[in-house]
Amino acid sequence: VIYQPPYMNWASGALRGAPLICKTTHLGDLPSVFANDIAWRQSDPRQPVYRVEMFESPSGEGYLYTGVTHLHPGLIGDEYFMTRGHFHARREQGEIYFGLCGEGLLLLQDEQGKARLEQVSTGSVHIIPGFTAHRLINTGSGVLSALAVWPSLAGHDYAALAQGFALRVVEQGGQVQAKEVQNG
Ligand code: PAN
Ligand code: ZN
Repeated sequence: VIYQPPYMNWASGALRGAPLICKTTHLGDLPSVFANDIAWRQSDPRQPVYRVEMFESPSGEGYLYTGVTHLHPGLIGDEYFMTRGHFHARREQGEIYFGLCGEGLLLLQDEQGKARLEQVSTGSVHIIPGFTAHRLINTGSGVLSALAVWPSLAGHDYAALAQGFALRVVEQGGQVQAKEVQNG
């Protein structure tokens, strides 16, 4: 007997063949995430920024979650659309991201506040070590989709980065520009 596993369309990140959990995050869900608060307030709070689809999975020691993030293109002021970003609640737990389609950046930041960027594109593999916060940024004109696999017990800690990351990625004269945040 051969069991038919669930599958993913590698070009689009669409998941099929097993129950999914889906969550859409809208602009209105992201207060104080973007630097330009006036531009954020003037934006449509119902506009979707990203959707996460993951396979339903048991959780607990040893179980892994598999999910795809679809991040829309867009700007708030001059800052590209991005995910909220987080440390794992269990800080030592890592994660792997795989670029599927679109163009963007993965912003990584350690507990000392040192940030770095990795280019995300089709086929890119991103090994996120433990103790490292992570955020996806869409610098392209289409949807940025990335597959993620992480330990179910990692959990999310959003509060630790409530003051923001040490780098902001903006569009300046049609170019992608990373800016260090002074008060970060
Ligand atoms: C991803 C993220 C997903 C959404 O599945 O949760 O990209 O980003 P935020 O959780 O920061 O809103 C992941 O890193 N899981 O651990
Ligand atoms: Zn994570």
